[in-house]
Amino acid sequence: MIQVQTENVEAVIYQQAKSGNLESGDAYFTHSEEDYFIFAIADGLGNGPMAQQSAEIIPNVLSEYHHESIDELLNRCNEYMFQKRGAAVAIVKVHFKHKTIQYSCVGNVRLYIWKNAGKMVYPLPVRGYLSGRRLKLNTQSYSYDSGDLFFLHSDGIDLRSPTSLLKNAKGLFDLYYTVIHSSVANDDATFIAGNLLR
Ligand SMILES: [Mn+2]
Repeated sequence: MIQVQTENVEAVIYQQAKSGNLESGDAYFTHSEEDYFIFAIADGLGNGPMAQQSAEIIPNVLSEYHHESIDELLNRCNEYMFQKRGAAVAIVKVHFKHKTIQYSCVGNVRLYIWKNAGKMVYPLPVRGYLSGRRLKLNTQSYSYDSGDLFFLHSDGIDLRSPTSLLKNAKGLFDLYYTVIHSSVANDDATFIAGNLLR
């Protein structure tokens, strides 16, 4: 378990490589600033080193350019995919001042937001992957309240019932262990689960 703790957000991260592989073809990124928190998961096509080569572009680009908009970041990552296999990617940016969550994805990395008020927000996936070809982006924005939960995962995590999972979670550690005991497929698997504290 990797943990992130700031005054605005707490998060736990899980990553596992497909059995038999030393390194995961998934990559993730988190970064916290005073006014925003940005996180992302990339799932490189294929597996092993080829997949990793595409996926690791995302944390490399985000660590340098996290202040840019999500569209700018996705376009920047996409440029680096030229002559690589490509990757499914989702980037999420939480803006504390305006209490909004911005999200964009290309391919099968899913986001769930459990609103404390008792409602689930789950943006529909956008088909495709970053491949260096021109992107058609569909960045969404949601408002949030203190105590709302988020869950971002690659397709190596197979959630049977995201709503009951998030609704019934007794905190982040409980959520973390429930998922790794019930939902990890034999694939590269990554998730970032977090609580928006204020
Ligand atoms: Mn995958």
